[in-house]
Parts: sequence; structure tokens; C-alpha cells
Amino acid sequence: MSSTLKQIAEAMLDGLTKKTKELTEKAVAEGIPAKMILDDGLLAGMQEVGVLFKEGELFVPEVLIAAKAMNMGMEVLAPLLGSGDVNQRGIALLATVQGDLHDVGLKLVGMMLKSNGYEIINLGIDVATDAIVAAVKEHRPKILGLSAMLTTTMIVTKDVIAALKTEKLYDNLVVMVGGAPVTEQFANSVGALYAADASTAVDVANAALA
Ligand code: B1M
Repeated sequence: MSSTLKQIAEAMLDGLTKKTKELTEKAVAEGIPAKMILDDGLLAGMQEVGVLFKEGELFVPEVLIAAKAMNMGMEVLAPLLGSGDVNQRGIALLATVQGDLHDVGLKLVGMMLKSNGYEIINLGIDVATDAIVAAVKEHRPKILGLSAMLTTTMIVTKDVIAALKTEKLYDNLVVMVGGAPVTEQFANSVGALYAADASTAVDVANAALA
């Protein structure tokens, strides 16, 4: 693997946000494909952060800085990932469900959908079910993408879908759910489609709307 990609992962582990961004730019200048920089640099770094977090070697503030570094690197890659026609496929409304503060994965899903022709409205983190329903009413998206990264918050997706049904907004909407603890079985059980990662999210959205 390129030494620059290794350095990106190391910079994230060391909490060096500016250096992560600079190394991402360096990797682009070296001609490394954006998808490889994402997978083998930024995501590899974040995966290691996750392992050390679980083992108690890293703590919340350090993990927050790593997430910031990841976001800064992703901003460099955003224009290079995919080349779809802008806003051609309709609106994808995205939100991380109530009680959940994780946003990196959903941003990545948004980047990939955007580069494949969707207009993205990202409501952000910790979004109340009512606010999601109100935004669906207002924007009439083709896709509603919900992210949940905790076993304690993934169940909220069920409430969102129940509220959409009550408001008669569910039938014309593709609801997609993802996030670390979510499985296909769980997503289907709440009435949603499942995508394991950001690239798959594009395939699932395109297939559902075909
Ligand atoms: Co949190 N956290 N965290 N954390 N955190 C996890 C998720 C955890 C797995 C870590 C661990 O124990 N190994 C664990 C969850 C365990 C569980 O419930 N099963 C955990 C925990 C426990 C917690 C806290 C409770 C810790 C505490 O306070 N004691 C706390 C909860 C806060 C809250 O949300 N209420 C907490 C806090 C945080 C930070 C705030 C410090 C920070 C988030 C900062 C931010 O997002 N701006 C953070 C981080 C960074 C992580 C880890 C280390 C990395 C997450 C990440 O950004 N990954 C994570 C460990 C891990 O996942 N390995 C962890 C990179 C990102 C690109 O991947 O988010 O998985 P990911 O997204 C992927 C897929 O999941 C999928 O596609 C993405 C791209 O391929 N995907 C979708 C995601 N959303 C999708 C939606 C879709 C489709 C696919 O369709 C719409």
C-alpha cells in the first residue's frame, strides 16, 4: 500500500486534522484513485480508531478529532468521487435519527448519492422524528435515508416509519436505513431497504427508483 495512505491513517490516529487533509491532497496529487484514498486511507484510519475506542485506548474527545479529520479528508475527495449529472435523480433527504450523534457515515452516503445525480438535503444528527416527517412533507424526496450507529438508536427508525405511515407519506417514498449495527433483516423488519455502505446505498437507491 502507498506510504501516503498509511500516513493518512496514522495522522487520523494521532488527531492531526490539518495533516490528514494535506496528506489526502498529496495522495490525490500522486494520482491515487479517490476511492482507494477513501478506503485504504481515511476509512482504514477510522476503523482503527473504532477498534482502539472499543478497547479503551482512545476516548470520546480523540474520536471526535478523528471524525473531524475524516470529514476534512472527505471534503477533498468529494468532487472526485463519481461523476453523475447533478440533481437529475431527485431529492434524497438524509438524517441521523434522534439520540444519535454520529454523522461521518451519513455524510459519506450523501457524498456518494450526490456524485451519482441526487440532490442532497442532510438534516444532520439527532433529528427528531417529527422534524424528519415535516421535512418529508416539505421537500417530497424520492429517498429518505436514515442512519443509526447505536443499537439503542436503530429502533428509532421504526418510529419514523410508523409516523410516515400515519401521515400517509410512506407509500411513495423509498426509505433506506444503514449504520454499523443495522442489518438487512432489521431494516426489512421496520419496512426499509438496507445498504451496508455508501457505495451500496447508491445501488439500492437506483434500483428502488428504476
Ligand atoms: Co461512537 N460508537 N459513540 N462516536 N463511534 C461507535 C458507533 C461504536 C461501534 C464504537 C465501538 O464501541 N466500537 C459504538 C456503538 C456500539 C453499539 O451501539 N453497537 C459507539 C458508542 C458506544 C458511542 C457512545 C455511546 C460512546 C460513549 O459516549 N460512551 C457515544 C454515543 C453518542 C451518541 O450518538 N448519542 C459515541 C460517540 C461518538 C463520537 C461523538 C465521539 C464520534 C462521532 C463523531 C461524528 O460522527 N462526528 C464517534 C465515532 C467516530 C465512532 C466510531 C469510532 C466511528 C464511526 C465512523 O465515523 N465511522 C464507531 C466505531 C465504528 O463504527 N467502527 C463508533 C466511519 C464511517 C465512514 O463509517 O459511520 O459506519 P460508518 O458509516 C458507514 C456504514 O455504517 C454505512 O455507510 C457508511 C459508509 O460506508 N452507513 C449507512 C451509515 N449510515 C448509513 C445510512 C445509509 C446507508 C449506509 O442509508 C441511509
